[in-house]
Amino acid sequence: MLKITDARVIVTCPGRNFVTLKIETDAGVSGVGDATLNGRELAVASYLSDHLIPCLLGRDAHRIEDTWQFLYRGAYWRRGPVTMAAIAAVDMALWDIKAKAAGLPLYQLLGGACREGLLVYGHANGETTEETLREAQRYIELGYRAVRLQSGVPGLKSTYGVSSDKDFYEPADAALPSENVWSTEKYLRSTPQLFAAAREKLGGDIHLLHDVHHRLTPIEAARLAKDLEPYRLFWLEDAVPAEHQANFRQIRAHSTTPLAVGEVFNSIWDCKQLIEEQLIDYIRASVLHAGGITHLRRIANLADLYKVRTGCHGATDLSPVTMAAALHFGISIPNFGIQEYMQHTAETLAVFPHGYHYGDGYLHPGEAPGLGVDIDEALAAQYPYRRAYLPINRLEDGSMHDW
Ligand code: GCO
Ligand code: MG
Repeated sequence: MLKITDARVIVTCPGRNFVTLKIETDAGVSGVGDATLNGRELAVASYLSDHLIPCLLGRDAHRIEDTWQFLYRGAYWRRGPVTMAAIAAVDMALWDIKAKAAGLPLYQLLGGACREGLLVYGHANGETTEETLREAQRYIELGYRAVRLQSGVPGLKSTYGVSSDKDFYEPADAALPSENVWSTEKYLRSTPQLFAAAREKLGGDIHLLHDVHHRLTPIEAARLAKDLEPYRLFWLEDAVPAEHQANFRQIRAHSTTPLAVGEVFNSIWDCKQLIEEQLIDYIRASVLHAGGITHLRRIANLADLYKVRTGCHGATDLSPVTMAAALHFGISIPNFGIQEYMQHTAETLAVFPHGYHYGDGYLHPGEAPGLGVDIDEALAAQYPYRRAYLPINRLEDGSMHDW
């Protein structure tokens, strides 16, 4: 028995907000978990402090599966991003504790390494095709074997994924939601041109990815996937919002462009039909928003049966704690596909000392016991929470659209 003696939530904003759970045990071993839900951070902080932590004190930290079941079934109100992010934070912290207590890096407890490193993709973006391709070239020079291309759309002032700071993309940029204007027609015209230019300039070897960010209808998405076929994408991401999983049948029926979805999913039930009908090729659910390692493992196991591989979300709003957990997880499963790698700022990395590292197109979880990441609480305290929202999107006539 390794008794949980204390647990606390740390909210910090070293350039962006993060919610971190720290669990302490009577053996002096502690663990960390990430509970960040972009734009709704304090809801998860309260869920943890007011509702979960009282149930954790005195429990055996070793009983990870039982604790997961206790928190999931015990809530009665199942699923949802707030609940599942909170459960995930507890789950990550308990796996961290168990591996530290064993004196092993976490991936060893999950079955050991299946590969030498985790293939990652970088987020190359620019206002124009030329700028985006220059950025892609920069990633290639850094050794990246995969890049996601996001470019400005002629005639639109701003769009998802394009940032003036090329190293650190941060969409939650205002104390109240900023407003973007969107035109599907303009986007559908310019995107195939971007990828035609990319193949011409970057050649056939580099993996190219693209994020639609949930903006199309099924038939529009089918058209885009078909138009992009000649450019052999690694994946087309979030082509439509996936609340209606059967929507993907329409895209599939028209194109062989590989499809990825799932960064906003929080349970295996969100992925079930997509995986069982083989409507997607990559499942993007994350350790953080899909209930921790314990639950993501179930999703990945189901996916493996249907030849669907993982491609975990790894944007800046998932803290280095989630990145570490994703790496230990990804290196140990047979059906790992690729890992998103958006760089955190130096301020964030200083608050979260970590052992994972990048080299030659791959990330490596490192050999430190546990997750190999911690939070510097004194430094974290210097960066108080600042309310920040993701933008919203309107069509040119003013109607609300998905961002
Ligand atoms: C990605 C994502 C992010 C999200 C962000 C929202 O693929 O990296 O789409 O950029 O917009 O994580 O909080
Ligand atoms: Mg995305």
